[in-house]
Amino acid sequence: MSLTRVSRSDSLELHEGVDNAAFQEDGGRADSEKTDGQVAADCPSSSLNLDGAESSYTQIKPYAGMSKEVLLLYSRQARYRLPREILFWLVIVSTLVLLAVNITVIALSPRCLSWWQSSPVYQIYPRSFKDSNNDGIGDLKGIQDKLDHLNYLNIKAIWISPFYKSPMRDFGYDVEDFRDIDPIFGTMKDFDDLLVSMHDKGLRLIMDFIPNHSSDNHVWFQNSRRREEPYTDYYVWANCTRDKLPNNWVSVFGNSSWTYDSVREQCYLHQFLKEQPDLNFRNPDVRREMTDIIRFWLDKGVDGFRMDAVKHILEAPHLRDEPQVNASQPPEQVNTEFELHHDYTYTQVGLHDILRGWRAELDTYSREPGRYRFMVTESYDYEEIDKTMMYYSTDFARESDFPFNFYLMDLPQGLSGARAQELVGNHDKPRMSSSVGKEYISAINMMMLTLPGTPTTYYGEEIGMENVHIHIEDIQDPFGKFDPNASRDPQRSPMQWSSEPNAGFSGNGTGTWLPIHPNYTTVNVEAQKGNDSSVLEQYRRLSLLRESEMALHRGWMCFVWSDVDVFVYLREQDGLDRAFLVLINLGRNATTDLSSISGLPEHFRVHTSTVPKNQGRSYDRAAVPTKKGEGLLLEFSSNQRFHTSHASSCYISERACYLNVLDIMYKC
Ligand SMILES: [Ca+2]
Ligand SMILES: [Ca+2]
Repeated sequence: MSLTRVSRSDSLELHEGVDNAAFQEDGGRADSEKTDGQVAADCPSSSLNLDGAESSYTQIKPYAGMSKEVLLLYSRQARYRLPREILFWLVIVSTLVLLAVNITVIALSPRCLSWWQSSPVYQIYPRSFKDSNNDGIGDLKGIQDKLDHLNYLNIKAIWISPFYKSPMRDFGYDVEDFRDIDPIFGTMKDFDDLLVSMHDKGLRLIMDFIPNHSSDNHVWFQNSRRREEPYTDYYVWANCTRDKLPNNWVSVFGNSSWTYDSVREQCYLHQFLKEQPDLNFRNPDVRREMTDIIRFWLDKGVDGFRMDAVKHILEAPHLRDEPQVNASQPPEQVNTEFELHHDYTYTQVGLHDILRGWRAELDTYSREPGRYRFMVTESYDYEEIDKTMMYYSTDFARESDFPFNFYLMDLPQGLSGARAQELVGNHDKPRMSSSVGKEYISAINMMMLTLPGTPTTYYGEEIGMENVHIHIEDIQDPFGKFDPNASRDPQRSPMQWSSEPNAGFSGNGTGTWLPIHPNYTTVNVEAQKGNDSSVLEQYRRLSLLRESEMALHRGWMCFVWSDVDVFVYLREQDGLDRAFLVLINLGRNATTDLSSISGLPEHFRVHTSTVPKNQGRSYDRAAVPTKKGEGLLLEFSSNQRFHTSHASSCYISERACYLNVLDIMYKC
């Protein structure tokens, strides 16, 4: 190609008859390495001078389609080079700035609350929630029928107590098949349908997982007692005779934790009922089986597990006697768990490794966005709070999202990122309305919903259900049969839906599995719905408020005051002027003087009271009145944060500040 041909195609840019000898002579050779002098030498017929001297090319402008070699000559000119270099560095700098902004945003953003942190967890005892086939016992279809009730309460996570196939010696905590549903509760299809319905309604399902033991009806146990491999060591067996048991260990339900088996002619261990033999977690096959069962339900789509009675999982292999609490007590009289120090049967070394293994399994299913699989552990460690705290994840090892907090008020300090948890009732403990008093139930619900942790509500607490009286001869609970005073039947009575027969729980003409509380004609969902002053509506209002108010769902909790009548705490959020002071009256009518507490404003406005006529009132901090059993949520506005001057009284799970101008949260 010659410049002459080019000039014909673009006479506007190139003078007629001017030849580009340099182009013709250089062919495909790159010009970029040549100096200006070389260009001049190589192009005797031209005199292009990049230093600015006049030349025959002066009026030639670069244009699209001009060959690379010629363009390169122009490209060295400052007027082309400078903008190009400026653009180049602009791109580099902008990329680096964007990268830095991204890293900063990621580093400064607080973690979003996961589903198990953003709403109360609601516990359903399936025998007692709703009976769909009128046999007097609640079932899975019944639960499915009542999901709208949970949506109404703004609840997003449901823990359902066990519904595995079971001979029901301990109402489902004695599992005959970990992969099947008990016919009393329905079929596997009913379960699948329930799970689909729950997910459709934005509800998550937490299942009970019961690792410590199976039912003695389980095929593993039947094979184990016949020494059929690989099941021989699936349970904890020890040599013994009918008269001489292996050691002094006692069951949680009372009496020895050893039972002689005439088939195998050995004793097996059971930390609970003799129909609940302990699995041998020192056998890797057992650990593998239990992990497979977790996978089975995760594959089905369940959202998490409540790990039952975890401190009992391992025992010391040496099987030595445990020390007596009262050394002078005759050993043959020791028959309850409170009479021994459980050095060899509770919280043994290796327990947390097992739990962390299960957590790792859950985490492999948590990788998809929005599919976080949750784990809560149940361990009654009584006053040993350090043992409870061990179940929390650490920076180095992931374990439970939280252990159940059976202490309620003992919120330990200094565990960054750990989520607190509160509950006041479950299937094992008397209902609050009965143990504390029904006049306090709304205040207790307010406390649950305004403390910082994830509240867990046992079914019926949202309407203030009370313990039902069960005649001693009608006791169903195996624990109650051993000790009637410890029976758990009273807190397991059927849910009170309406004032219809059987409280709308069941259409069975011959009654329900446990009696309905006689107060069902007034204490029921239907009667309370729409009544602003009812326990139900107050629960719902606070559940919605907890979600909408940042100070309540992720802010600071500061202890302010307590006396025999009231418990007072403050909720505030860095970056927000609006804060809340909560007074829970668990005593008599009282007037609380908070003027000695620094950092509080002079006046508060009542945002919510469980005594409706107090709604909207204004109180002076020197005299805040509360009625017996009143829960009072006061709001105020202040630029000053209370926690900065009361650090030792304040707690936060994971600190984050709100920036009003940009409406964003950041770590601070
Ligand atoms: Ca039923
Ligand atoms: Ca065990």
